[in-house]
Amino acid sequence: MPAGICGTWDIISNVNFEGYMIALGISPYLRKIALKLKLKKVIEQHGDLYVVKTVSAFRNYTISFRVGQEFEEFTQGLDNRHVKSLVTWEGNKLICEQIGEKRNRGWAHWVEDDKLHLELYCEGEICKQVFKKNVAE
Ligand code: ECB
Repeated sequence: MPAGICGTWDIISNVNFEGYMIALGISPYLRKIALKLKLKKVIEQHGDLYVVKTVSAFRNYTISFRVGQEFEEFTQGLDNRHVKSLVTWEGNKLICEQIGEKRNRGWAHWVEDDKLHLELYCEGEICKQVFKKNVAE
């Protein structure tokens, strides 16, 4: 991962988060809460281990992985599913495939114009989130 991706990032846009959550089967009650959250990403690298934290006032969600090494992911506090996840590089994009009950599930991260981009996808729904670097942290 390029050094530029590490740090704390604040969300500035979030398109079709609702569609993504519906595809995951999230309840209307939780979707309403989630849509109001100001999400942050905190991305760290420790040797070849990457840690990606999604932080909010409601819940936090953390994964850690090595690129190219499949891992068991439990999406605790999200849709609470078990998936087999694999993160790889495709050009400048860090791609995660999440193999499990939901088809065509995963995400892609990349940095472009000093912004952190994220596409979250599930069964044809694509949520597009953009984050700006939090320079204070
Ligand atoms: C953890 C903050 C969001 C808590 C929302 C709570 C309830 C809604 C339940 C599920 C919504 C589905 C996803 C939440 C959106 C973002 C969380 C992490 C998405 C993700 O897979 O991020 C990847 C890529 O940055 C790293 O885990």
